[in-house]
Amino acid sequence: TLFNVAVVGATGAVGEQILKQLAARNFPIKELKLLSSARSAGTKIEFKGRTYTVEEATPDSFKGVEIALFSAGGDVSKALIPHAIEHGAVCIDNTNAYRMDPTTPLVVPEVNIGKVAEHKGVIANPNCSTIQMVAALKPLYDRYGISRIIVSTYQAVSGAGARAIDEMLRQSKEVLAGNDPQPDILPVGSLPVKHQIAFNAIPQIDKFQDNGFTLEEMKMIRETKKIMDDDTLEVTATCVRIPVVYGHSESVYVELKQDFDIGEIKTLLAGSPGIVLQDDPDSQLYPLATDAAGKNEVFVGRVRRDLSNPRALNLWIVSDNLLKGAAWNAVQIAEHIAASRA
Ligand code: 11C
Repeated sequence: TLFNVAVVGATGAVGEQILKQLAARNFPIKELKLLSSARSAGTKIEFKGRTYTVEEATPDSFKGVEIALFSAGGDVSKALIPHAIEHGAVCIDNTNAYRMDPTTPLVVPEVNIGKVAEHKGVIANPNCSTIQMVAALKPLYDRYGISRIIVSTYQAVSGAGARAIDEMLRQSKEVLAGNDPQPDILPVGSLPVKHQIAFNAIPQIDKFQDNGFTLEEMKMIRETKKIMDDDTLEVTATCVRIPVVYGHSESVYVELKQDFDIGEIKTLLAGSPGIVLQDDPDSQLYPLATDAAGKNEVFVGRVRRDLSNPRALNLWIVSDNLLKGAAWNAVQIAEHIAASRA
């Protein structure tokens, strides 16, 4: 069976990766519609040897569309997804718009693919930093139970979009040339204060909430509980932007509910879907953003028992934020929908 597919936000950093994944996976497409804001409409994009002209996304764009992948920002999703659903499309939304809606499944295929069946027209793709963490922790959750997670992230600038990549590279050159690095959008485009990202680490991703946490940190906390389907899970997060282009890295402390053998943990991780164990201190093998960039898997290493709590583990988890963190996770969900209708 072939499907009419729409990609909304086709010209963005994630949209570009979604198209690459659809092509690489030979997704069963009958007709492909590339949609964007009015600003990017008219852009030409190559897909499998054919040139497509990007059209402005409007409520009427979705006539006949069966699967729609959205990554054009939360406001676009909120405005257009109801129309896409009305036209009969199943929407896979990469934005924050529907994630915490109780009737919307929030899906990481390695964790809870079964939830897709409960959708009411939209399936939410979680935040990138959440996806890679829950994918790596799910096998441990199922085998031992997890009571607490403490995570600190080291997030790539590509998470903030193509302009943030340019800003980081430009500022790096400015600093090396002995000039003052000029700000553009980081840490948060819509806020007045800007900070240098080149040669720096910024402990702010997205806006601060009233509780002192940033929205990115709250996404990790809330989404993790929803995806694991466990409100008793204790989660805290500190999210930091670093001058890396692709690949989020995470230092994760996790308290298990049962005693464990560290060798068994490594075997379990190594045999889990979508996970690659890279852990050999003797040969200095551990996950690196530079190695994870361009790959679909989640890489886990530095696996060690905590010294203060024998039931706790420390891990280093790395994945390409635009791939497993966004485009690949979305296309995995689309493949599941396609397979269930074939
Ligand atoms: C970042 N995690 O790295 C963000 C980007 O909710 O999908 C993804 C925002 C989202 O800046």
